[in-house]
Amino acid sequence: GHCLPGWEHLNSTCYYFTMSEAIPLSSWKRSRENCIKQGADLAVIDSQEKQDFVTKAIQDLRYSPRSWHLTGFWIGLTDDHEEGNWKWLNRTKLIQGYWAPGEPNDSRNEDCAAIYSKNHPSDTWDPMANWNDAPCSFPLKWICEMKAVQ
Ligand code: 2F8
Ligand code: CA
Repeated sequence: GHCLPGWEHLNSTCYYFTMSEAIPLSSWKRSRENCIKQGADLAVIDSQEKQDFVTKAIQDLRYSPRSWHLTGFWIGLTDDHEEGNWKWLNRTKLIQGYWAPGEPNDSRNEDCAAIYSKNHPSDTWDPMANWNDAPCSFPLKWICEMKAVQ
């Protein structure tokens, strides 16, 4: 399949990462709306392969130094409807989450999930444990996905 320019390809899915400094950080809802405007939705990372792909992409593309909790990208995962019951936007229940140690902790009414890239050599960071729950209103980057064109 084919992806639009600027989108990355994995199997039959295309991914878009908001990497540019020019793109403002957004709440989870605004991020989702931005994806929908492009005929996409926030990314569903429901396999090891997708986790590996997305993790590598955000690591390769990381740019300015920011504190770790600002380096997140919203993904299509929320427990907004029921605390602790994480569901993907495609309504499937979360089976395997790649949460950072101690997460999800709902520390400040945190009902939306984000994936994080390493941005500093001193960060303790495990690519297979790089998700965090954050307040849905928090401004972050985001990852969209859509089906590749045949
Ligand atoms: O230490 C983990 C903790 O770090 C931040 O809070 C200080 C995160 N907050 C945001 O990203 C807004 C928490 O979600 C995270 O659990
Ligand atoms: Ca958290």
